[in-house]
Amino acid sequence: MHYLLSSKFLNDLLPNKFCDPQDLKADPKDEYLKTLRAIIRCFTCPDRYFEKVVRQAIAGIGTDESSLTRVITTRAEVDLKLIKEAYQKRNSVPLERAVAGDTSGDYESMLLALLGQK
Ligand SMILES: [Ca+2]
Repeated sequence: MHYLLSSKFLNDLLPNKFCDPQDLKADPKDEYLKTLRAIIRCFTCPDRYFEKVVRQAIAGIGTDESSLTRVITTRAEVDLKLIKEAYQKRNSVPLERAVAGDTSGDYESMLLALLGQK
């Protein structure tokens, strides 16, 4: 069902010239194609898409709190378990540990609670 919805969505969305997925790689810097690729990833492999959003939110100095909060709160009762599995697989670190290492205080407690671990 998810697949059917996705296909219908994509058929309605994509102009004919993008029928061949290879065309989507034509210009890696094209913002429109970049957005389309993100939408396609989001619909075809949501766990991998959100794993990437979380990974990029945690990576580097500081934390992209708005992205991290958005993914963990909106996916908590949807597919957070799959996102956690994808994160562990990709980064060889449990997502809870990465979040605990990158955040602090009440914010950390809230995220860890949503991740299913106090
Ligand atoms: Ca960081």
